[in-house]
Amino acid sequence: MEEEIKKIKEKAIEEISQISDLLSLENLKRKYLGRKGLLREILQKITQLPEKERPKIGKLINQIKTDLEKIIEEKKTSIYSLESKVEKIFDFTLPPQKIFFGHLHPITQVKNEVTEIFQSMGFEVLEGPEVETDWYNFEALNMPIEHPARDVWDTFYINQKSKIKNSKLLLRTHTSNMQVRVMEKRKPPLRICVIGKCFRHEATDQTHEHTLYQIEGFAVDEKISLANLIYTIKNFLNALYKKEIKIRIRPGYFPFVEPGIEIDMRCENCQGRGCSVCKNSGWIEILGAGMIHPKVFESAGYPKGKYTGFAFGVGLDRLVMMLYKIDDIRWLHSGDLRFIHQF
Ligand code: FA5
Repeated sequence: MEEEIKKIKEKAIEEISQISDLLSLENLKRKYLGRKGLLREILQKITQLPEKERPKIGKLINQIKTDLEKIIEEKKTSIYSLESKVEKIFDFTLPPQKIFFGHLHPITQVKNEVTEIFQSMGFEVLEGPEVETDWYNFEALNMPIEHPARDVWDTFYINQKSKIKNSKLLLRTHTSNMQVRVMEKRKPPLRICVIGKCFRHEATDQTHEHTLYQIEGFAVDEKISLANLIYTIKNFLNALYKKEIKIRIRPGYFPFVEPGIEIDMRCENCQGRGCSVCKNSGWIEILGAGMIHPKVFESAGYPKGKYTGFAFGVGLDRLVMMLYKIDDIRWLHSGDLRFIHQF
């Protein structure tokens, strides 16, 4: 039996010398030293030996076990150091990998510029909730339930009610939701700008998205006029595009202003000659605006007849389209890196 044990040791050492990876080494350890390993097997046979030989053989098996464990540990260390050397080998002849640096999305870039322009004109720039109550999005803006104008701003409803007036919750359709929110907390004079995301149940096309950004502006004081509104819009557009922008003013209906207007700018995509973006008209609608309706002041709790104010809501995505001559609004939210890397 002594001979047999020594042969096992020699064979194990021979096999260890040929191993070059950790997995094979682990398998070998199990084969010789494991619970069902060769040494354990031979240890069980020890009872077949005459009693006086047993201690000697038992000692030999233990000694071989200790030796093999040591050899296996040394082998493990040498495999580790070999692997880390291999990792350090660097092939300088390989072509470099191209690194792409991230940057701000064009909408965010323009949003930041718009913020600076309105701040320079004395407006305070705020954000507002995207999940809104029916009250602030519609009712407080003179659009009671069943008002036909609500159809234009159909949206996504949330199956839950708010604590505010037990009102239904929805995704806001415009940044006008912030008008009454701000007015009920503050007294005029107000010069407020709100920039943020809005949502609509919309069939998308080249100039319409279901998710869009708007810039709301409103000013409330004792003598605000329509002329102040038009001056503000013109100054804003000229500052953003760094040139004189041609605009066209049309009457427009919004229940929360009286009178209401809509403003188009000359299509920058075709310089007004006509293209698919402006539907060959040479003009693109960028905002709705007007003088704040007395019903809105009433919702905010302002005294009747004391204040006047203007309000406007601009489509930020359309401004971005005009700035960079983008022919389809859907590129902006596509997440397509081939598009994004161009800015
Ligand atoms: C409104 O949202 C009003 N809240 C604007 C307003 C504010 C009027 C204050 C009076 C006083 P309208 O739905 O027209 O109005 O949208 C305003 C602008 O947002 C549009 O002129 C357009 O530039 C942009 N817009 C509207 N719908 C979309 C859409 N689906 N995709 C992209 N831009 C849109």
